[in-house]
Amino acid sequence: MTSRPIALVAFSEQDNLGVGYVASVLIQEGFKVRILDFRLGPNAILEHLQGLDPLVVGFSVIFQHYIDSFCDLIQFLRRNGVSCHFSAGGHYPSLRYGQLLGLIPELDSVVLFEGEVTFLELVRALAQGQEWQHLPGLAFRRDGAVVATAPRPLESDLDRFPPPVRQPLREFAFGKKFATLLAGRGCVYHCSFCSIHEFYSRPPGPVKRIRRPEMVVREMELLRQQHDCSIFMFQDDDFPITYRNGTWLTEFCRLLEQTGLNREVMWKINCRPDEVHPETFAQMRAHGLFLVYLGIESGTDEGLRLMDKRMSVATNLRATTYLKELDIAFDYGFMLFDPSSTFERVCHNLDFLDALVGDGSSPVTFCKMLPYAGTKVEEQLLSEGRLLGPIGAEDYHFCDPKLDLLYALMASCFSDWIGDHAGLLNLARWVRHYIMVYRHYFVPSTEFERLAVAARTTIAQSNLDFTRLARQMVDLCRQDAPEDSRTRAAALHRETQALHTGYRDALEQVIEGLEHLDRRPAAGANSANTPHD
Ligand code: B12
Ligand code: SF4
Repeated sequence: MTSRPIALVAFSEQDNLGVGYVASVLIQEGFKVRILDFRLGPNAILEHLQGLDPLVVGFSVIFQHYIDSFCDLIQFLRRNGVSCHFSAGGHYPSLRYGQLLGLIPELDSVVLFEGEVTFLELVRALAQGQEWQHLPGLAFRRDGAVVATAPRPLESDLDRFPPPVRQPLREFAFGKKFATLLAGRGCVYHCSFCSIHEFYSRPPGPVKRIRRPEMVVREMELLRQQHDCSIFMFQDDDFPITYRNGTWLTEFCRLLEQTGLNREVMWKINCRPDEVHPETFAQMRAHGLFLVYLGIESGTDEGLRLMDKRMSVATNLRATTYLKELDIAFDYGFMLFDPSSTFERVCHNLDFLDALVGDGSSPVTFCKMLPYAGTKVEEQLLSEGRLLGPIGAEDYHFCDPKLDLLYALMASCFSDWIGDHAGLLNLARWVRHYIMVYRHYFVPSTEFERLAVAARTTIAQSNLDFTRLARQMVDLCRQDAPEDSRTRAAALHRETQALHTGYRDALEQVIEGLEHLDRRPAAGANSANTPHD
């Protein structure tokens, strides 16, 4: 066995769980592993690799839009003498290995789909100087042509994998640390824009696998005991609320109670709006659920139908009404623009945003649907001859060219507001998270309640301003090139910037106020890690 370590380069804003699992399986087999954050940049990564002299470098390409940067990095590393085996894994590499190996000839292999076992076998073979080209679940070049071996079935029992390797836990709010984790993998739905179903349905085996509740709670307990973790962010695409007719969830909650975690921790899930029912969510709320990410995506029934969401506007609104009544915060995905957009639908979407978040329950967000590899949307755009852009930056024009103008105007006016890490959207999300955490762990004072109201009012007002400005942009772009369009666009840009700055300042003041509040532990909330006032 080699003593050379294995290096994994991964986008790690939070723990990259895919790479964390790949690493934990390698470590269990006796390999040394080092995870490097892709965001360190080429020079720092090169320096680390020169010090490590790894046997293999594995690149985790989980976002299609980073392919170009990965390509540059990999070529930079080779140019600078890193000569070991280079492999890659993730959604795009699995679904488009031919294109990836074509684009990055410096890659020696691609690990297809779930990577734990395939990568382990690849590393073992390389460590022992053996052939690896026969192993299932790999793609590579042979005599100039790209070949893929037989697909490797998905792991049917996810609890066979040891818990993922994690970076030291970071603070979420008020000294409370957070971790991300998974209760399962896969999703049985097939929304037109999402690559999840395709990724998990191509290899043999069940698309959706759920871990045993006792193993999930055990992982939470260990994170609590060993790493002082208070906030658990489940990253499942669709948390197993209805799995086995809800018995999974009942058992999960029972185990949280049995271990006392229900009083000590808070958790967040992702789910579909049609899974939000008052009784189930009241039970989850009582066991620490504080935040739900919903895939809402469109504000019209036609839009939802075209996305194959199998959802209605009424269901979306009902779900958020229940969450508001239960005081569970929600974030959501929303695609104001998609390949079938019309001005009329954009306007209906804006009306829907008013109904959804005009009360400040969550900040306004929007994006343009992008055609990810392996999705029905990509296939449709390709068949219509509308798919544009290089690998990793796939895009399209709308059928109505005036919508391209509208999207460009909105994208530029709201780029800081929606797209910037320090922008209003992100700040508003964090203010709400702060408020939820404070309310859970500390006794709310009058000043706290004042700040909570100030945050909600600011978010409500900014949401309504967003839709008002967006409607003015619609009116401007809908017309046939009015003479003063540049001047009006510039004025809208200035107004958006000014509002954005004002609302950001208001929310920053709320955060500052929250940070200076007394922190008297609430009865029943564990105060072991309460920071000093
Ligand atoms: C958590 C998460 C995030 C986190 C990032 C976490 C981090 N690493 O820092 C946050 C919230 C920051 C995030 C942001 C975004 N995300 Co996101 N995110 C996810 C999510 C929900 C879970 C990831 C996960 O833990 N998966 C579970 C693990 C076990 O699976 P895995 O990552 O696929 O890894 C396995 C294999 O792929 C393979 N593998 C992966 N890497 C490697 C590397 C090697 C060497 C090997 C051998 C194998 C291997 O083996 C792993 C283990 O089996 C996924 C959905 C999903 N199910 O993956 C979306 C997903 C990755 N996100 C997506 C998107 C679009 C985004 C955003 C662009 C959203 C937005 N509009 O802002 C942003 C981009 C962020 C940025 N800064 O650029 C898309 C990507 C689609 C695509 N084809 O590019 C996904 C697939 C969601 C979707 N439904 O489409 N995201
Ligand atoms: S968008 Fe959500 S529900 Fe739809 S296929 Fe993707 S993960 Fe499943």
